[in-house]
Amino acid sequence: MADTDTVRYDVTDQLATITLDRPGAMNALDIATKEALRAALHRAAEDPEVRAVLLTGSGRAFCVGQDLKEHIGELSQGGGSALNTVAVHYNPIVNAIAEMRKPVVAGVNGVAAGAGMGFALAADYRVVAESATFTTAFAGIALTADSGLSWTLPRLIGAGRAADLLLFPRKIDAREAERLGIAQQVVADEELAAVSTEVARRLAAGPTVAYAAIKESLAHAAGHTLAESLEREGELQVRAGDSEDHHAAVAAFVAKEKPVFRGR
Ligand code: T3D
Repeated sequence: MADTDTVRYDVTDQLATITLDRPGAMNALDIATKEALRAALHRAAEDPEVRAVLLTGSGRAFCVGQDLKEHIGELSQGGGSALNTVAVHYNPIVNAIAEMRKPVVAGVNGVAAGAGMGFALAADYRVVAESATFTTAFAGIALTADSGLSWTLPRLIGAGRAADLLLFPRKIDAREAERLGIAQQVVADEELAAVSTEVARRLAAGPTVAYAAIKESLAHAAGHTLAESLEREGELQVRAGDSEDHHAAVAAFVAKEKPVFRGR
């Protein structure tokens, strides 16, 4: 997949940067954008040269979710095509982010609403611009949570707070997002691109096999008992321990050298 009219895709230093690029529409998700984003994420997942992904937006929004100006036309046509987009687009996009066997960083440059908030929360790490805001938005247009928010939001901020934000959608600012545990870092607007790229580059130069195992163990533990999680940790540690990076890093430690991770 190359750049499309609404999604840019760039690989530099083993980091794939995917930029939602409909600034005039606040990166609202029309069908073309959803399909291009899904393709870009699948491409990054499958490319062995890519070891981390940065998802960001251009202009003053990260992503305001479903394009409601397109949606109203789809609704008026009936036939369910407006409503099957969760299965056809949103779920594959969120699965691609969450199940990517490499870290995904969201560089939240502006407002993240509805599915846009869902995409940001599906990522492993959020660097958030000081002026950015989050809103679940769904109940405001008589919809329920999608794009994984029913799963990610309570896990990040607790069930009570998640219910509050879903039942009474309001804009939360970057500092509140940080206090709640949604944002891992808040930075000045003019530093967002540089800091989020630096975080993602650092991950792209890290132990990719171990990172994939960390993602998998966290997701597994969210739905399993301690005993089951211990068992899965053990299996995943065998995988990480078998990696070339683990062997090289232990040798580097013993030799008092800095490890170089090759992602294998
Ligand atoms: O079946 C299904 O489709 C299910 C799938 C659901 C997935 C979802 O994501 S549902 C949630 C959809 N998103 C929303 O409901 C958010 C709606 N937007 C807002 O609440 C606010 O616009 C924001 C909080 C995001 C931003 O507020 P603010 O004050 O910064 O900007 P604004 O003035 O409201 O909007 C600026 C422009 O962006 C405006 O257009 P205009 O008047 O300049 O031509 C506005 O209409 C447009 N815009 C904002 N959000 C959307 C949008 N256009 C299309 N779709 C949007 N989602």
